[in-house]
Parts: sequence; structure tokens; C-alpha cells
Amino acid sequence: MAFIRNDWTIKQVEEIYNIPLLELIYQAASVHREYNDPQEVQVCTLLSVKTGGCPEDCVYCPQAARYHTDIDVHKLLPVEEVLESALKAKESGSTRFCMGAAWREVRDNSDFDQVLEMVKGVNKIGLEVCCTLGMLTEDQAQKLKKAGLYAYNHNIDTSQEYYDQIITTRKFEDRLDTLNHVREANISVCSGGIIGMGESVKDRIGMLHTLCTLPEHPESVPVNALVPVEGTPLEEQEKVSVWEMVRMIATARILMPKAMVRLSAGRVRMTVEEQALCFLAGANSIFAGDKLLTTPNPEVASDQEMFQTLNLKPRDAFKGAAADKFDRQAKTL
Ligand code: SAM
Ligand code: DTB
Ligand code: SF4
Repeated sequence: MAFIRNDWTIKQVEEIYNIPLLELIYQAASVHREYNDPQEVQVCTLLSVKTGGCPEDCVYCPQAARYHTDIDVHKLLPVEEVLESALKAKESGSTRFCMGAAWREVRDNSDFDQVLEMVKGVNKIGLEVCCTLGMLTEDQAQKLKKAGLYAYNHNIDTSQEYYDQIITTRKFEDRLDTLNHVREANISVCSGGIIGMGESVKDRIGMLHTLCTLPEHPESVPVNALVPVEGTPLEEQEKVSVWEMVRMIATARILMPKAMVRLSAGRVRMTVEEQALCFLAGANSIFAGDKLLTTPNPEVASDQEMFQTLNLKPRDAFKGAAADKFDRQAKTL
């Protein structure tokens, strides 16, 4: 049985990352089987509850106010509308519902109160409720937990060394602080990053090293392929090859055996065969629904067909070794 370790060295991560590809897939698939049911894939739905107008300068992001992109900018959605979307997501087979807001950080204002209402409502529907709202204080994390938040997504995006090429309006350490507040509040941690932003292999290894040496591994690790959006500084960036996605996923799987490794943005440009390789290499979660936050995603019907073809089954909500710890709040509501 592979050990769960938090003391990986950069050299070890590099060695794993560089294992010949088919051997790497085999090793990752073996670790995956030791810890998870390889047929089971978590299906999550995303909803952008507040879109665009963000003060940050993340070079990949269509929602940064400073870039001129063609997105449907809107302020915070009404609670009712969000709950209707959550119900639809549940009906179409999702077990996790993630609400995203184009904020730098959460402010203690009526918008935050409204998000807390959304969290309560989605929780009541019986979905694992997740948010991605930017940076949080300890107190805000506690309030979200109290409202029934199950998971919080906060990506480190890239390596510490490459971070200032991607974002200058906050620091890598700020992200780690928020992750710490989320962990302290007993909320399930979702943190990963993006490949295809011009980073080196060393940066990819560095990013994985940061994630797998956190005091506790994130419960979920999204691996996004950059979706180049017209109007952003990365609009001309070349598509990453599927082999790079597979290598990232397989390495993440070996380093963090129990985590849900999520094949996230970029699926719309992948074939079913390519996605199958990612599942073989240990990916066990996807975003479903024809939109991610602002960009397209495969249609629900084609994903359902993919699940049938590959004999995959959607994972139940509130399942897994850490579930008791995280859904305690949900049960008492
Ligand atoms: N504003 C909050 C934040 O940055 O944490 C939450 C929303 S933000 C859009 C969530 C994540 O989406 C980012 O951290 C980034 O990893 C991912 N993302 C945004 N734009 C992307 C793109 N064009 N391609 C791939 N991933 C992207
Ligand atoms: C994550 O790692 N990927 C999702 C989710 N967490 C919030 C977001 C992907 C966004 C892709 C670009 C867009 O649709 O705006
Ligand atoms: Fe804002 Fe988040 Fe986009 Fe950065 S990734 S510009 S913080 S919405």
C-alpha cells in the first residue's frame, strides 16, 4: 500500500513526473485502485454567481475587469435563481455544486450574507456545496462552515516561482493563508492549478510539490488546461497536449493517493479517448454542465454517453474517508 506522505522532496516529485509515460500511467492507476473505486467519478456543476468586473489581474482570466472580453457581466445572482440551478444540477446527476464569484476577496457585507443563504439552500437540497470566492479571513471561513459549506476551491494556479508572471495583485502566500483558514474551519479543501500558461515543467513540479506537502493534502485537486480567452493576455497560448494533462494527473494521483483529482477546464477540446486516458491515470472527478464559469464545457448528454461507454458511475454525495468530518454541519442543519 502506498503511504500518504506530506514530506515529498522536489527531487522525488520530479522523478515521478519524469517516469516514462506508460509506466507512469500504470503506477498511477495502481495507486488509484488501492485507494479509490476506479469506476467512480464525481460529477460537479459550476455556477458563476457573480461574473466579471474583478479587480485582480490573473492573466488567464476572462473575468478580470482590466481585460476586454466578451462575457456576460452580472452582479450577484438572487438566491432563488441559484437554488433553481442547483436543483437542476442535482436532477442531471451532479452531487457537488460549486458557486464562483469574481471577487478578489470576500467582504463582510450584504453580498456575503446572500452567499451564506445560497450555501444554506444548496446544502438543504442535499448537494455537497462548494464555493470559490477569492481570499477569506478565518472568521469568514467559520461563517461559511456554519452555513453548511462542504468544500472551498482556492487554486494555487502555478508554482511559487512563476506566480508573479501570472498574477501581480496578490501573492502566492496570500493563497496559502486562505487555504489555511479553510482547513482550520474544517471545510474540505479543493486546490489545484492550470497548465498551458507558458510555465516550465519545473513550475508544474513545483506546484504539485506545494500541494502534496501541505500539512494535509487537499481533498480535491483540480487540474485545469488553460482555456485561452480572447481579450486576455494568454489568448494566443497554444493548447497543451493531452500527454501533459495525463502526466500531471498521474503524478498528482501518486503524490496524493486519496484526493479527488479533477479533470477540470479544457475537456471541451478533448476526445472521449483522451479523457479515458486521464481517468485511467487517476482522474476521478469532472465538471459537468454545458458551461464552466464563463467558457463552454461538454454537453451533459455527451458526458452521460461517455460514462456509459467507459462504464463509469457517478459518485454519491458526502462519500469518502473524510466525509464524516466535513458533513457534520450538513447533518445538523
Ligand atoms: N475569484 C476567485 C479566485 O480567483 O479564487 C474564484 C473564481 S476563479 C475564476 C477560479 C479558478 O478558475 C482560478 O483560480 C483558475 O484556476 C480557474 N480559471 C480561471 N480562468 C481560467 C481559464 N481561462 N482557464 C483555466 N482555468 C481558469
Ligand atoms: C477550477 O479549478 N476550475 C473551475 C473551478 N475551479 C472554479 C473554473 C474553470 C474556469 C474556466 C474559465 C471559465 O469558464 O471562466
Ligand atoms: Fe478575479 Fe478569480 Fe479571475 Fe483572478 S481568477 S481575475 S481573482 S475572478
